[in-house]
Amino acid sequence: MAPGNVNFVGDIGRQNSRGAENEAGEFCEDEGHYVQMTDNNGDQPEFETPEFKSLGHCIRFRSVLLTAICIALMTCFSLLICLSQPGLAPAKSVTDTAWSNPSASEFPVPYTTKGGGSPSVADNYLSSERTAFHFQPERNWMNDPNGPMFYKGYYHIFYQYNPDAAVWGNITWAHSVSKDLVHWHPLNLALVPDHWYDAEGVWSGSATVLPDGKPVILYTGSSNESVQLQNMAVPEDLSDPLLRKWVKVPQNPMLVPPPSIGYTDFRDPTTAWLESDGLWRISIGAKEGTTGLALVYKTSDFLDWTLQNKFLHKVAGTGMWECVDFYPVSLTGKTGLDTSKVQVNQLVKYVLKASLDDNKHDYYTVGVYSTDFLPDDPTKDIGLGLRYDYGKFYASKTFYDPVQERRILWGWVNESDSELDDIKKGWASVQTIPRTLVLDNHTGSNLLQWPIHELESLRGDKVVKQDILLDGGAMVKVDGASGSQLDIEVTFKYPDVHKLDVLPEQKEYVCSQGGAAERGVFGPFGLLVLAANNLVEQTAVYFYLTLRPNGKWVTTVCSDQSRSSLAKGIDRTVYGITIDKPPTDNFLSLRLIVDHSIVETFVQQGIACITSRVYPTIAIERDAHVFLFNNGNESITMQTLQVWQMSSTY
Ligand code: DQQ
Repeated sequence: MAPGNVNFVGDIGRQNSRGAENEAGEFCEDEGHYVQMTDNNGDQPEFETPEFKSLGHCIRFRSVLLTAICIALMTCFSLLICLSQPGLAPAKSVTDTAWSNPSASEFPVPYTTKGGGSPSVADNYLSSERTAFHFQPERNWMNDPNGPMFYKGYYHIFYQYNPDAAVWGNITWAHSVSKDLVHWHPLNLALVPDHWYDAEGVWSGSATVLPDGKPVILYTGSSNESVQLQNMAVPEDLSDPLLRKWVKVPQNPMLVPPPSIGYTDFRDPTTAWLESDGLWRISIGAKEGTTGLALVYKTSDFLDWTLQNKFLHKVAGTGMWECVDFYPVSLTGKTGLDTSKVQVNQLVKYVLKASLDDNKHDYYTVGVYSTDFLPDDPTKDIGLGLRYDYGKFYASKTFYDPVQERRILWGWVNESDSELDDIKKGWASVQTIPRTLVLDNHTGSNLLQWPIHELESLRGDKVVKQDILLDGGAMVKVDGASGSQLDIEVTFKYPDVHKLDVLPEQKEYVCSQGGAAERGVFGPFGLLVLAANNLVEQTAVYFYLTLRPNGKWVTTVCSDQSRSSLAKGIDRTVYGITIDKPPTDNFLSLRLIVDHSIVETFVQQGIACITSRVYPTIAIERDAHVFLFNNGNESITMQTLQVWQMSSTY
């Protein structure tokens, strides 16, 4: 073990983190609930001062006090009513003040968290968790992205939305538009539960832009009897580029669950794709027993539908498939392919994606398609192989952007804190930065994901560092790179793993077993972001290299959120994935998009992605720092680091 390793990230982080939690924990135990103690501090002592010793004074004081309390309560009550009315509160009020320091009376529910226990720190950090350039509605609950499309100069995104609360329920389709996929403008709700066939919710679905330019929405309605039915909606006014009004067609429901499928196992129609027989196909997620599957229906007019005998695909043991996506990718080019055009070029592969209800992960597989889909590599089938993202990411959907001829992916990123925290914040969930998707032409077997280039328009001040040697145990603060809104690109020289005097680690490295605190030979090395000066809070994203018994060197990349927050009751999973580094790359690279409570990591030009939700309580804004670290024995060279400050879009 190198002597330098003593002063390291994991040790410092763990010790201090434990200390602070204990401190706060004792405080809570001794003094009762934090909020109550704050209230008592203000009022109680004044009754004991000499001026208020006489009964008359006491009664007068008490009535004055009671009146004051009444007025304060009424003001709070009216404020709450205002905030619950969509459109009445100014855009920033939820973020800035209203939910940042709620009083006990507003939240009478005893504080319990997913992890149990009391909060270890005050809640006022919650207001800083709202993102600045990720897509999220002004308030309330959001889940799956629905029906993304481009129409007459505008990008449209719809999404699953609860207009009434920051928890799932009463699901509608909310709607926003953008000229650049970065700055978004909210519109009125597009679809609400107002018919028997969607009375319990307007659930997920997709848009198809027909060759004549008309868009069509297909979505799942959860009926008044909780049966999942497929429905259609069309724009009321095609001349409106914002497509503000949608009309549900009188033929609804168009599809009911077929005989072998349960009433609640039939949902989320895909974008339709056009085939050479002139017919359109859609796929719908389902299950039979524990076998997850994708049904296929065909139609010429979107009104009469026929169920194909053959499934698109099925995989035993994977459970219910939600939000299926299916699209072609080019084997040669960098451009995306349009599902509303027949694929005449043979140089295409197909991608099938299913969101597995059982484990809440999005799996994709690359293969060929004729009447059904066949994965190229059965060991990389749905549920077994590749995921879009190895962190928090679900119910994603792609669309074809005809303007820039690219396929773009959106994914839903839920919170990792408690439901009560979400209620206090007044909102829950964000969408990822839209990502371009192309087939990796080198392997032909995986996708490459990258943030849309438009995101770079938000880049501001930049810090560049080059050629920094990180000895074992090194921890280097990156001056001038502090902040909660960052875009970071870094490359490390791939170390000389064949050095004769080095005994390589022959093991499977599992990110969650040691996290960034593990001490190895080649790694862990990487970046800390949203890190406090004394490292009591830090989110580590790093590499770790090990040798397999078969002589193959393996690159593991991890996103360690276990020390990201002093708060209790949040998920501390260490995410990770082993990548196949292209043999020609003599470097390892990361791109991190940091936005208050989300860190999106793109590894090696997009071979793999890891998204984490983190909730720093003190490593916020100018107190959130970036460090380079190396916790391995062997030195590592950081080649180039670029850190941009990112501006807000709201
Ligand atoms: N969310 C929707 C469903 C879908 C699920 C309901 C996936 O249609 O299957 O909000 O998150």
